Amino acid sequence: SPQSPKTAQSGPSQIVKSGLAEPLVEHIYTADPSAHVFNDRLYIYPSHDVESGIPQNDNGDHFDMRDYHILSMDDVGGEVTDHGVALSVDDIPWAGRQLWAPDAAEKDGKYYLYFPLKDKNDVFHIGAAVSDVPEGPFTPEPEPIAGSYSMDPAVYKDDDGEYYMYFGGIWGGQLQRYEGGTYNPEDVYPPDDAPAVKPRIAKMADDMLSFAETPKEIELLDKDGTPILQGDNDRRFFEAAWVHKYEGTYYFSYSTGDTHKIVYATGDNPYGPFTYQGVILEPVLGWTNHHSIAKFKGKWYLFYHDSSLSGGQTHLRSVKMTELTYNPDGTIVTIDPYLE
Ligand code: FUB
Repeated sequence: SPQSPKTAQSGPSQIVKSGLAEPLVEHIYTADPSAHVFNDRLYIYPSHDVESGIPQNDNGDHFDMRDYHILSMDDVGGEVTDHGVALSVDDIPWAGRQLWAPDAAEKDGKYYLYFPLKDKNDVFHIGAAVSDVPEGPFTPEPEPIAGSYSMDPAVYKDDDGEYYMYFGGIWGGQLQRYEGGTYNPEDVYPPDDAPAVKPRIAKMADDMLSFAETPKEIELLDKDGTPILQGDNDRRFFEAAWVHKYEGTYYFSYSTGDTHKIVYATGDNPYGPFTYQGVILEPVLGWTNHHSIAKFKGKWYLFYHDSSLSGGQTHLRSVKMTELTYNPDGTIVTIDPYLE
């Protein structure tokens, strides 16, 4: 079970170890954990990794997931409940393949599951499904959210009751096909010395099933105010957007993909711009790195995954959690998942 991190010094910046966290569950493979506290209980909305035999490639075809299982617990370190199948690809009318990283939100006693899925033309969109309870099962809408594209939705509820969806991911996530505003089936990336492909945000409509606006690009800036560049693989956005608020500041965190880090940038409103700050989580075992951040019973936690349980198989991952620590200036203490 997760333990409190212990501090250690490594190089110029402070790093904490993860507490050598164990997988939260071991009877199935789980990944991409989106954590929320509903009714004083911690719910985790993960991907459900399976071996489907599809060979590994840069599009991520080997991430061939077919359903979701929601996990929950009353206490950190306590019993973790797997609530069974919450949504299956077989029940989604517009489904092609690949249920990737989901998220969830609650509004007025209803629960909404948001999920990326390729349609029958192999193009990613984001779907919504509804339930009366946080663990599902969820009933999917007949069509994807109008105007949605790419993958990795994360829905943030602001203090004023407005909800925002952050989304997007490059490479297999197809976000690079929307440069210029319209869909281009060719993968077009900016040159290395131009601003990087930007994550997207859209305010949710009152019904929580549609966007209230056309998705907007999010600016990620260096501390000198210049855009993070496409060639800056250590800091540019790849996938796995997540937003949380700490002491009035919005923290936009994401995966750098091919450099395998979870990093973060901060801003003063949900739309950004966000200014790059640093690394939250160093690379984990396995190619992907994907996380969420939530406060539970007065403490902040990082939820993440790695491939330790499967002996390093990138598409067979396990969800873990560990405490997250802030410095007095609001910066986040970097976590090394394997520091002894
Ligand atoms: O789990 C499938 C994909 O891998 C997710 O959508 C990405 O964020 C990466 O973790």
